Amino acid sequence: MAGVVPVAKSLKDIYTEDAILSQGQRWSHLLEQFKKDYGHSAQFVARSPGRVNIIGEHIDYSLYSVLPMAITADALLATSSSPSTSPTSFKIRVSNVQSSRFPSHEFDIPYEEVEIDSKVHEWTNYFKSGLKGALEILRKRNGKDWKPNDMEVLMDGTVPAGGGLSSSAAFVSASALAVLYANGVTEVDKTELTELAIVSERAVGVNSGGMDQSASVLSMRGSALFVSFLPTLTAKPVFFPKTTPELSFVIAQSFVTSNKHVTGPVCYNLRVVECSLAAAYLNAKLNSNSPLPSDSGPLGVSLRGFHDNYFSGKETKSLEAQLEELLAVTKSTLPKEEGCTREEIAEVIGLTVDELNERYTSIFPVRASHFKLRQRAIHVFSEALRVLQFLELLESGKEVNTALGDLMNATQDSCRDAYECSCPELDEICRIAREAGSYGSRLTGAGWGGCSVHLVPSDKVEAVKAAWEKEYYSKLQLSEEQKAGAVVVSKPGGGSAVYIVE
Ligand code: NG1
Ligand code: MG
Repeated sequence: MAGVVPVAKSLKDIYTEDAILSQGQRWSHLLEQFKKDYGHSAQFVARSPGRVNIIGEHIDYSLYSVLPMAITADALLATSSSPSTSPTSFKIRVSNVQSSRFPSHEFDIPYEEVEIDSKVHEWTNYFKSGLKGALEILRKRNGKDWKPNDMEVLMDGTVPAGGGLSSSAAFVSASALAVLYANGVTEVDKTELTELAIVSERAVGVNSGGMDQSASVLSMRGSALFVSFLPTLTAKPVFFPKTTPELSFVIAQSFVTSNKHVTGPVCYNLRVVECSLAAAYLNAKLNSNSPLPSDSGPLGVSLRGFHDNYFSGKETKSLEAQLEELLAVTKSTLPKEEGCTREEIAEVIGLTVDELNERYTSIFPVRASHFKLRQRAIHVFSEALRVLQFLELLESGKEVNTALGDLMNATQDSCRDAYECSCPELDEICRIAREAGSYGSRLTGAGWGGCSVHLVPSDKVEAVKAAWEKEYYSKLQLSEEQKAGAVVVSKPGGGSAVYIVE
């Protein structure tokens, strides 16, 4: 279903009806500000949205399918470009409508190399990572003597940073799209853009999977997206049943900030390492004659790779039945609840501790003495199973709201207990929502704070909101802006697009 990134003729091609008025004002302001800042009009706007993940948490980097949807909040990059006049470098000017929070920068970039210092947390790093990835593609196409254009960019992002709605993927994929477009690629292949954005985002220092970028680029208005990573990246639209009362997706902030640059090394990247080590461990124990195949997981191996290796040559059975079996063998093969040390794992997988560190923990540093392989693998296999069950329910065409909600609730339990990526505030928000009528409530995105997502019958939305206000938000010291953004009811939105400024 992929094709090329659409060129929107009006905002109606981009947003759902209820969002057009407020977005129209925002776009006008962006284009006017561009003129003020740079003295001429923008040529085009590149747009990529944030996403909310409905189900399939922390399994994309183990290469299992996930089910996110795009939201209205997005990254807009108003852009103009012109041929560079310097023989050795090109110029990029990047500014942000929120200039006091995100100061403007001007970069003179040598033709050979875009440098990104991932240790310094700088907002323009996300632009640079999209730039770097796009330039690699452009160089491959145009030859190494080709020279990029100068660019002027004004960004307006409405996806809250660190909120679990994937502001980073929206920004990186919109940046890559802007760079491609500014350099003459008017037909941008969606799959190519997604893959580029996945790899580019890793340059900013997080070992991420591919869910966010897929949802941001490939989503289609009105449907969620079932994204698979193997054998290649594919996505298909998935529709929710039309029920009375209608179903609403309610997104609620916890206001616990999950800062990737803090949680990254201790939490997110550690989970990626734990899943990769679990794959290596299970493979060594259960497939001793067949080495773990390398694949597109962030560390080059994945639980899905182990999975396929384990069933290769065995009697065929459904993917659901395979996952059930893997859950059972994980429980008998990895009995240690308290986790394994590097020494224990190294011995099983046939490496020295130094080799293990070099292979698994050198690209993205992690701090841990014990790796909870058993719990992480159980989460991944059970969550992969829940995604398939969720999809099956949706495709049954029946009214299945409670069953969908039960699966989302089971995800939250698994994230809290087995994956340890929730936090007391997120658990509390989910409890309050369920008691007020939500079918299913869970954290969304990486967790450890950020956002939650709730499947709520539309006649219960007000009750859920009131319960949060009374039991949660009123106890925090929130600014007016935070109060306004705390809860959002979102419809599935469209993915990346380019809009040509007349
Ligand atoms: P967030 O934290 O929402 O950006 C992260 C990863 C995803 C996925 C989820 C957990 C990045 C850029 N994205 O999402 O790929 O693994 O956590 O399901 O790190
Ligand atoms: Mg992110």
